[in-house]
Amino acid sequence: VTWRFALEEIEGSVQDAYAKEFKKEVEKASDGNIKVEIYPYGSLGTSSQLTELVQQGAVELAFASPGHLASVIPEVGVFTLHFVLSDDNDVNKEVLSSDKVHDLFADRYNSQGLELLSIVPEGWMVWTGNKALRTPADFEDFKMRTMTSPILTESYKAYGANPTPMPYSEVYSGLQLKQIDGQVNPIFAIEEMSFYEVQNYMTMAHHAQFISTVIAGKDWYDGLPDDQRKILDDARDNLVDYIYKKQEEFNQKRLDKIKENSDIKIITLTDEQREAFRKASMPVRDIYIKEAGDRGKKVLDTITSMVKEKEAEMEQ
Ligand code: 6CS
Repeated sequence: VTWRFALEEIEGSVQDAYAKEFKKEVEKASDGNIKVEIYPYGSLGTSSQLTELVQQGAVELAFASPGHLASVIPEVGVFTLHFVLSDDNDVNKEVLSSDKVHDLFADRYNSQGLELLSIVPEGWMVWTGNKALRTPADFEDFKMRTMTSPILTESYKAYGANPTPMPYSEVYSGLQLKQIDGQVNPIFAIEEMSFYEVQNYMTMAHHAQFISTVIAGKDWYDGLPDDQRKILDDARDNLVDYIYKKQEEFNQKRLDKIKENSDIKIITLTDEQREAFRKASMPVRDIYIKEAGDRGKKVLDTITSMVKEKEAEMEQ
């Protein structure tokens, strides 16, 4: 049998590293009886289209990032809110890979014909711009490209920006043609999509992690023979540590590459500067709860309290 795995990112990306390791594990565990075919971004469509292909059963597996997926599952919009996760990424890994967090979303994915397999952090989100972004005031009328779900645009409206949602594939030309002033993505993506070539500043605010999720078609997943489902679940579990380390390595190395290949200015916000953004971001939580309802409130409350708990544990 063949499992088709569609990516929202190009070859060489974090998602590609994930899919390649997944392929290796599955093909080995099945003695080659299962073949995994990887479709990097560009071959099948935009992120939202990939989710539709999984729903239709045209591909078995895909990445679906909340920044796009929240358009159909509002609850996952929690991962696009700012300052919800910990500054300590070890805490985030524990929280995101826990059964408790998985269970918060499992039935929401099911209701869309999807199976949530894994929640994958891909690194800190970094702002790039044609100007320096140090305070919310710097965002005044700034045309910030965001992923396509409406809740995400609220985060940048709260800073005074003029958010412009568009698919990933259009960002480079959008920046080049000055239809947008800036965009936000993890460092590895800023490098491999060449966004740094057409931007003057990078701002590290550590305001959010880029989070993606791995999905399968629910009917397909439910119909898998037990031995195949076990192979899939085992590979998924084994990849938690792998991808966590890989993304750190990718983001570090690509930052070095950006520095070598450009004279883009890199700004790291101070604690005081971050505080101004944290404050400005808080009302967006109410908008999220309005859109995602009681279930959304439960998701947000559970995740924020888990983050606090784990942070306290790790400090000991
Ligand atoms: O900005 C985006 O739309 C995309 N960014 C990354 C790093 N992965 C997938 C997502 O669609």
